[in-house]
Amino acid sequence: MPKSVYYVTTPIYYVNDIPHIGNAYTTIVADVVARYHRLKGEKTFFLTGTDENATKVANAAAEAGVPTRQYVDKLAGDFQKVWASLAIEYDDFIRTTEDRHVRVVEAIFKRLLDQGDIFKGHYEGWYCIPCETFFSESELVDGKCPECGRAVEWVQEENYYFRLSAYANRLLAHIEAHPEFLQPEFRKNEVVNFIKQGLRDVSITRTNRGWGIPVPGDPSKVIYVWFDALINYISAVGYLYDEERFNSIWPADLQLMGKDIFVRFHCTFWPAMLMALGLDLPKVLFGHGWWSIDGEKISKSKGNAISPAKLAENLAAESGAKRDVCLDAVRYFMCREVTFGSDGDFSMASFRNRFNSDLANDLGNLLNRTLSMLSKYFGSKIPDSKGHSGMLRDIIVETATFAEAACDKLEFSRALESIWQMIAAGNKFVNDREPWTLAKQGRMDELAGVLYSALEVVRAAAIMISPFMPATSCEIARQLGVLNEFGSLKWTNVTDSKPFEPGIVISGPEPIFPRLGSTISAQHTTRENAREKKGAIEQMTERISYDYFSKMDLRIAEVKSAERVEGAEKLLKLMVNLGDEERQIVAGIAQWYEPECLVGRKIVMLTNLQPAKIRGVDSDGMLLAADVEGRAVVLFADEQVPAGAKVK
Ligand code: ME8
Repeated sequence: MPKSVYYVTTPIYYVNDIPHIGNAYTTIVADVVARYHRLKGEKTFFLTGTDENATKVANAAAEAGVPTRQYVDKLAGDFQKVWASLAIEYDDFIRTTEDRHVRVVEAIFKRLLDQGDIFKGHYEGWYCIPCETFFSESELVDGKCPECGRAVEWVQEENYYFRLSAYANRLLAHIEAHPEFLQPEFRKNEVVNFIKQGLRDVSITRTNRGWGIPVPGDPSKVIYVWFDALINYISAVGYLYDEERFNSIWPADLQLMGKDIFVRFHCTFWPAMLMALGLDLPKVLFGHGWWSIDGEKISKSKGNAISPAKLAENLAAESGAKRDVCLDAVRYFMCREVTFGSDGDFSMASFRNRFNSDLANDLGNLLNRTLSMLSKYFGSKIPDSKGHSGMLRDIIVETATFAEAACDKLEFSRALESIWQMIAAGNKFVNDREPWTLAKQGRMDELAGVLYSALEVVRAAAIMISPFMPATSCEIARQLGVLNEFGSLKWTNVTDSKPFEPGIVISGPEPIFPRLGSTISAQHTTRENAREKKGAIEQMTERISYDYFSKMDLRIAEVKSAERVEGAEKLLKLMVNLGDEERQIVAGIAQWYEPECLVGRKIVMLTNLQPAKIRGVDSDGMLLAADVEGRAVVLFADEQVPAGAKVK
C-alpha cells in the first residue's frame, strides 16, 4: 500500500518530570499540525510518547524511593493526563517499555549486527549521565559536559558500536539533495559542519545495571537509550510486524523536536540508522527554539517552570473565561509570539497583553458587536442580505490562501498574523459602515449586508483558528448557530459563500474573552514596586472619613441602551436602570467600548453627582472606570447583582 497518511511526531519525553511550558510546546505545535492536516481532509497520524529506559529515569525512581517499573507507569499516566488537559489529540502514545517497542528494538539490533553495521569493540570516554552521551576530551568545556555543563564520568567498557562513520557522505548527499529535509534553514549548517568534522562510530550498549533493554544474546549489557528511543518512530507504526500499515504511514512527514536534540541525534544518528535499515528518511526534521521564562532558563532548581494547565486555570479564575478557552489562549500565545524555529521568552506581561489585545479586543469584539447588533436590529435572526453580503469576501479568500501557505511552511505566527489582519479588517469595516447610522436611516438591506458580511469574517476566522484554538473555535461556532456542521467542515469551507441560512435565530453574544483588568501581572509585581505603589497612592490622596465617603451614593445600574454622541468621538450616551428609575449619563469611553457591547451589562454608578450638560447632552450621574495608562476600563458588576443595589 502506498503512503497515504500524514505522519507527525514529537520527541518521546523522559519520564523524570512532568511537562512545563517548554516541553509542552513541541506537543502543542504537533497537535496544531495534526489538527491542521485533519482540517485539510488528510488522513493524519500524530505520535507522542515517553522515553523510559534511560539511566536517569532509573535514578529519578531511586531518588523517589519507588521501584522503577512502578515509577514509569505512574509518570507515563501523568503525561497522558497532562496532554488530555491541554486538548492534545494524539493518535498513539508509545512507551519504550512496551513489548511492541522492545521486540522491534531487539530485532533491529540483531539485524544490524548480522549485516555488520553493529560490531563489538572496546570503548573509553567521558560520559554524561543526564545527557546519556559520550564526549571526547576536546568536546568538554572546562572539563564538563558541553551540553548541560554537569560533571562527566570516565567510562571504560567493552561495547557494541554502530558504524556511524560509514554514513557521513551519504548523509551529506541526502541533505544536499533535499533542501527541505532539515529545518529551519539556519540550523542546517550546524548539522553539515557537525558531519564534516568527522563522525565517530557510536557506542550503543551500556553495562546492564538492571534497567533498559538487554542486548539480545548478551544480557550483561543494555541497549543505549538513544538507539532504543529513536526506534519508537517506526516501532509505533508497524515496522517489522505490520508491513501494510507501516508502508501507509512511513516515512514521517514531519518530526518535531527542540534544538537540543536536533544535530547529533535526530539529524545524524537517526537518519544513519534508517539508511542502515534501508528505510526512507523522514521528509522534514524540524528543530525549534528554546523557551525561557522572564529571560531565564526554565529549571527545576529555580522553580520557575510554569505548567500550561495551571496558567490556564489561573487565567480562568481571574477573567471568568472558560478554562478551555484560556488554554487556547496559551496555545495561541506560543504559536503567535515567536517565529517557529526561533527561541522565545514567556512573560506574564506579554501573555496578558496578547490576551487583551488580540483575543478580547480584536476577535472577541468582532464577535460580540456583530451578534449584539444582530440582536438589536434583527432580533438575532440571520437577515436576508439581498445580495449585499460577501463585502469582505476578497480578504477572506486572500487570508485563506496566505494562512494555508504559511501553515504548510510551518510559519504559524505568520498564519495567525494574517488571520488577525482579516479580523482587524472586519472590525474596521463595521466602524466604517456605521451600522447604527444605517439603522437610524432605515437602510435595513444595507445594514443586513454589513452584519452578514461581518459574520462571514467571524466564521472564516473560527475555521482557520480551529487547529490552534479548538475550544474557542467551537464556542464561536456555537454562538453563530453553526456548531453542528462545524465538525465536518474543511479548510476549503473557509471561503464558502452565503454560509448562513437567513431566518435562523441565533443566541445573543456571550463574551468569550473578558478583558483582564491590568497589564501588570501579580507575578511581575515585585514586593518593592508594590511598596512603591502603595507609597505613591498614600501621597497622592488625602485621607477622608467614612462619613465623607458615605455621602457618595454609589449604585449598580443596568445599561438599557447605548449610543454614540453625534459629533463627539469620545462620548457615549447611556440609558441606565437604577431599579426604580431610569437615568441618562454621558461617558467618555467611546474609544474603548462599542455601544452594543455595553447593553445588558451592570456598571457601578455615582448617582448623586451634580447633573451636567456634556457637549449639549444631559448627564445625570457618572459611571466608574479604572484608569489604566490613560485607557478607561469600565468596572462591571456581576450579572447577579440587582440594578439599584447600593455599593459601599
Ligand atoms: O530529550 N523550550 O527528552 P526530554 C522548548 N527523551 N522546548 C523544550 C524546552 C524548552 N524550554 N524544554 C524541553 C529527550 N523542550 C529524549 C528524546 S526522542 C527519540 C528522545 C522539549 O524529556 C523539546 O522538544 O529531555 C526538547 O527537544 C524536548 O522537550 C526534550 O525532552
